[in-house]
Amino acid sequence: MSERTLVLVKPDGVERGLVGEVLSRIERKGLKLAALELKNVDDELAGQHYAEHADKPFFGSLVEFITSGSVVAAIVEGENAVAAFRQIAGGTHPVEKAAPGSIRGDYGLEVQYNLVHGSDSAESAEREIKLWFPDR
Ligand code: DAT
Ligand code: MG
Repeated sequence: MSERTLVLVKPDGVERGLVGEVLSRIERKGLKLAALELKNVDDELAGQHYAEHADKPFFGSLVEFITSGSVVAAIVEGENAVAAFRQIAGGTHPVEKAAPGSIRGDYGLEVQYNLVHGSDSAESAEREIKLWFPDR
């Protein structure tokens, strides 16, 4: 079923010049870009985006990191878009979980600096899209 997912290229990916690489992999997979924007994230958006992690020990550094530089936000659309993007992103830890050939597996070393975000369900995607693209 065609669905939407929210993708972020986090500050490490933007800083390292990997935006084109990430977008290229999304396009080659057959997914479509439905919206694309370069954004500066404030503490409020960061906290809402990562609300499920508010009680985790790494929450503070997560918010600090995502607000530390520009982020590219995209609405990505297609058949099974949520799972499809998580497949090309790879597991959360770039070395312990992400397979070679995935974005995190190819470009990451540390869990905090894992380059991209992808919504974890269709419900999360719609919640996150409302935060990042209120008029979409
Ligand atoms: P994902 O981004 O794969 O959906 P998640 O939702 O569990 O992973 O966590 C959100 C982000 O938080 C993750 O991309 C990187 C960071 N993170 C997760 N686990 C962490 C940990 N143990 N230490 C530091 N940062 C962590
Ligand atoms: Mg997540």
